[in-house]
Amino acid sequence: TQPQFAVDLTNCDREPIHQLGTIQSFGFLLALSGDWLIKRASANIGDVLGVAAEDILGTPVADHIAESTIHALRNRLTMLRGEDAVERVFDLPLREGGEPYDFALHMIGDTVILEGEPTGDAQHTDTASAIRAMMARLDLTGELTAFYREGARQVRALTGFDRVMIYRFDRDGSGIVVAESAKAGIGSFLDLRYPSSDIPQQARQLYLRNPFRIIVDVEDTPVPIVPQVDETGTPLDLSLSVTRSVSPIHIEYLRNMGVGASMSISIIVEGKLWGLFACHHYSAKRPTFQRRSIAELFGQMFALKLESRERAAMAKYEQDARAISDRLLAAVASDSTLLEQPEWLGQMLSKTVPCDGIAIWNDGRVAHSGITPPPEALPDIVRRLNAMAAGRVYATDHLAGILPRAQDYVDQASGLLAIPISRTPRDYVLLFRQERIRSVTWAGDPHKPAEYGPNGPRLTPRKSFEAWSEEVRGRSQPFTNAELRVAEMLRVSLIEVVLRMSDEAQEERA
Ligand code: BLA
Repeated sequence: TQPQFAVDLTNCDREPIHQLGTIQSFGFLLALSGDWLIKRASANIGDVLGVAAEDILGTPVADHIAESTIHALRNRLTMLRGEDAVERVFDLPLREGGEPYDFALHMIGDTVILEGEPTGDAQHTDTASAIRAMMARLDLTGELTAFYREGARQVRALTGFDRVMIYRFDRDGSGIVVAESAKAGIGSFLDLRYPSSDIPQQARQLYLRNPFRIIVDVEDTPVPIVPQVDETGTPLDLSLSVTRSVSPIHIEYLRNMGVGASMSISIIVEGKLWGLFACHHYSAKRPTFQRRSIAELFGQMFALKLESRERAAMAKYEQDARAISDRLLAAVASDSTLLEQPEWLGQMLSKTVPCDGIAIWNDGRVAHSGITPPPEALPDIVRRLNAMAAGRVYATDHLAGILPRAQDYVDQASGLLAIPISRTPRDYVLLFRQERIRSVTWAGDPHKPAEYGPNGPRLTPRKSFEAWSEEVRGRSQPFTNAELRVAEMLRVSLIEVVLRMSDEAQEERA
């Protein structure tokens, strides 16, 4: 037997969650050799096929499953294409004349993994028309927030989960609930933040390879796979399995939240994990495999639409920014004193790069508006900027990281975007952002459990939020790449204006 990995809060990013050696009891699993002999079986196989796991090993799978079904499965296996491919076959008898089952097939190396579960409510859904209807509803939405909300609504209507959220990752790996569809009376998680550690790295990697997972019942007793390790001492790789049991840490987290079943669908945009549809039910829940497959497909289509909407939004943002930059140039050209009016400049600039305050450093003079560090702190900031490469836009979401004294005014400014507007002397337009924690809403903990699991209250939304607050202390909302591009465009415009002004000043003197 292999040494058990003892998972706790300190090492859960190293837990081999794809090799836990157990499945959930709603289905069965068989690992087959190339010639379809049974190499491993889930311990519940006796309940399903009438032959105990120990006795079924080494026998042909065709001895146990209806011939027509074996035929269909073999055919389907030949259709597997590409890495991480999976095939599904719905509604076939497991035994001759017996109950219908849904099957999933994939390969791990040269091992065939066959999983099955009862078809259940046999109400047939036409996948193509279901997806078409769902996509049509998405296309009717305008703003991105409406698009997200409709996505959540559609997944809830399809699967019947009590709460369906769209959880979007930030650059630092933390996430925010950007949309929610929930049944009445269960509170809201909308806008809540969670730290990166709530979904560890290896889970994120796995969710890129396998975009769908369901935890049917957090009270379920996991079913071991027999044998646990093969002749080389290796546990079965369950990365692509439908029935994979999930990490006990995550089960504890869900229990602490009062959740009975959980399901999540990866939202993958440009090859990266953009976010998840995260779904909770307050009792056990198993939508049919067909419905789950539709939900998974919907997730993929949703991500494609999202990708094109995000591209369009980005293009519009940059186009609008360019228009503002042109207006700024034109206005200043006819009235150069505007450049010394921080209110005016702040109003123009914050339309493109949101900020809480602005300061203009011009030849040793300071003008400021909005929420900024105290004016006497500005020379300090400017000196720090002067020590950097000249003529470049600089941004940080953590001013105290480059200037420890900034700790003193962390309440006013944690983030800085500096746009140099002349060379000698070095003048700047400075945009400030407040500490981000101030802009985060926390709706309280709607699910206070009676008692916590063995790892204590850390695994709860409130503690999780506290952990996140700790991580982001002294940090502002980071400046995005798009904002930096826009700032660079503004820099070029502003420099042009400033040069023209100093030329004019020289001409006047001449
Ligand atoms: C997995 N954590 C997950 C998953 C989600 C979350 C959605 C995917 C599995 C699923 O579908 O349920 C987190 N769920 C959330 C969040 C919300 C939500 C943030 O609904 C917000 C509304 N979790 C912790 C800590 C650890 C941890 C501290 O909070 C480790 C120290 C571990 N989370 C953890 C692990 C998994 C996980 C190991 C992988 C589970 C698996 O797939 O096996």
